[in-house]
This record gives sequence, C-alpha cells and structure tokens, in this order.
Amino acid sequence: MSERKALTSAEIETALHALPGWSVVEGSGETPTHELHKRFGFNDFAQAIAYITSVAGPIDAMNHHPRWENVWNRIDVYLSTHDIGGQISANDVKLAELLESHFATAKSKS
Ligand code: H2B
Repeated sequence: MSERKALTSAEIETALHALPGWSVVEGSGETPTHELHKRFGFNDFAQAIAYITSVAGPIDAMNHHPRWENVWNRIDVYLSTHDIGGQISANDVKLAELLESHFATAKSKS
C-alpha cells in the first residue's frame, strides 16, 4: 500500500512546511530509524491529559498510533511506520495533521 512507503527526504521536507514545530529525529523507539517529532505544550497536566483523551478515539480510528511521552504540561510525540522498518510514511504525516488540528481546538478552548 502506497501510504506505507517511506517518503523521500524531499517529500518529508514539503510536508513539514504545513506542520509547524514538527521535525525529523533519529529514531529511539524499538525499531524506528527516523521519526516525526513535535513537543506540544499545555498550561498544566490536566490539559495535557485532556488532549490525549480527546485525540485517542480519532487516532484509533486511523489505526496508526503515536509513540508519546508526557511530562507534566508537555507531550512529546514521535511517529513512524513499523512495517517499513520505522521510517516515515504518508500515514505519519496524516497522523501529524490530525494531532495538529486537535491541538488547535484544545488551545482555542484554553
Ligand atoms: N502506529 C504507528 N505509529 N505505526 C504503525 O506502523 C502502526 C501503528 N501500525 N499502529 C499499525 C498500528 C499496525 O500495527 C496494525 C497491524 O495495523
């Protein structure tokens, strides 16, 4: 399936123009070689957890899930595609877009 093909650096570069705060980092999960990363900031822990809760259903509906870490008022998100050896695919870009749009909604309410 084409969405699980690794994107080229040029394709990733283009996608990043529309994804403020996102960058490519060296993978540090179980297998990833490269991951899309963003640190999302919130006012406090409750807001960070509310964001995770609000976005969990839509994420699951996509069947593509983030690796993420919460420390108090921030969430670090890392996205890669497992069945291409932990590289970045169009599915990761789609998930980043979903996380962005929910973040905008969460921020507008805070
Ligand atoms: N999430 C992420 N981030 N990458 C994947 O490759 C992935 C996933 N694959 N969630 C899905 C689930 C896969 O394991 C199932 C079998 O479709």
